[in-house]
Amino acid sequence: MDTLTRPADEDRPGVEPEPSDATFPEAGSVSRRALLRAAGGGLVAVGVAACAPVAVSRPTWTYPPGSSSGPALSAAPSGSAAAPSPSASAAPSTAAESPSMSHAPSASPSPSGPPMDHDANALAVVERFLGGEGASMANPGNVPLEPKIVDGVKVFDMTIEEIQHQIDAKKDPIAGLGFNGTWPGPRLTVVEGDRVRAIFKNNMHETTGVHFHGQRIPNNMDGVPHVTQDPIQPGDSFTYEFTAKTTGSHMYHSHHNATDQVGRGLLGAFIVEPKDPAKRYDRLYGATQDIIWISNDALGGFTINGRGFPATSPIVAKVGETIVIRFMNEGNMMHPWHLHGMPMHVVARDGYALGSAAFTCDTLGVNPGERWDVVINCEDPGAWAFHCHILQHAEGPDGMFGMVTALVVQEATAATSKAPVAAAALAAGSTAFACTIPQLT
Ligand SMILES: [Cu+2]
Repeated sequence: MDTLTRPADEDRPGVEPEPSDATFPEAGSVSRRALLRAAGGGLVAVGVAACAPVAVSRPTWTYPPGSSSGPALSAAPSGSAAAPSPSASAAPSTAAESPSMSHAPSASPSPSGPPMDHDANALAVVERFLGGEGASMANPGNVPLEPKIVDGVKVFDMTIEEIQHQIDAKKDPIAGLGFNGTWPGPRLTVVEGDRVRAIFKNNMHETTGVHFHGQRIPNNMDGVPHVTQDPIQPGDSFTYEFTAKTTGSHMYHSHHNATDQVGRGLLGAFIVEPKDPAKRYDRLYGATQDIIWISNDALGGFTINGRGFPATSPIVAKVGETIVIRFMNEGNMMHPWHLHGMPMHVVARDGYALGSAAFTCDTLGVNPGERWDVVINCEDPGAWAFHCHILQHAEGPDGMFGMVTALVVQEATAATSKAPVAAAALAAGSTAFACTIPQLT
């Protein structure tokens, strides 16, 4: 069985072919070759298209369910980690569209239609990924926001907006919410000891409050309406001011009607770099990319940084490069992130360095609210699938979807400019997905 997980050993000098472990089936040989070409920087998307066996006449995994339900998010179920969608009780859904367990394996085709063409559908979505769909999407999230400096205070001017947000290029926009118009909101980075002033203007038609998740701050800055503050009324602003004490990977998100508001996109990354530069990941580990990876599993289905495969952004690195990924879970269920090919070195949890408790793994479960920082030494060239290993969150009858991307490790000499995956990431100044992507020349 073919697999996305492994470079073609016969194509790698000095590498003995090994038996396939086939942990990620169904992408088909054509897409596998395409990924490998992308990884090697050789051939281009034309080659992929030429291999496409059939036209796919129907869309894959459309969203939202139904046509007139809108966000319909007020009737949130409670107490069930297995009910990810706040709209689950209010909006109709179909087996292919719900972010719930609807992608459970089935022994037989849908009774309502003809048997599906697995390979054609799976290939079609991989081709979209290779073509750089993620980089083509408007309004990427996680874009770093530079603060204004006012009397030594780092000031972030934020808005809270109702937005139209696309999970991928073929889905209709959904009624999302955004900080400064994006889902996730801007990446806010400060340094330990900084005085921070974040001014949130509520442009929505509903009240809200913003919590800096993981920070040790004065109680009245904690952002919990009716507990530490009044709700921020539509049209009003609230200023959160505190000294950044807790270093590492943190988040900011709505703490009001949160199943709905966070589920619709009111989430973002708040990074506090250690005051000592020697403790930052670039110095500590030699990391050249510092990647935010916020997952969610509500209104938009299973998403990474507000997009679902094939509109997720690939991570592109060179052989020998070291990267950091900061996993953040803003959803309602645990997601075990699995990287093919190389291990992850887990160095921090919830912003706190693990020190001697650091460990190595290839599958890392990230619970709701948690942040885990991992270091990856990109040693083996290839296009390595990187996905949630709850398979219902990653692959179904129409191929891969949702919580899937790839770590593309290119030979140092690869002509990356012709590789569609690399092009996708580079064009991704949109990228959003990565805070910094070095120029691959
Ligand atoms: Cu998952």
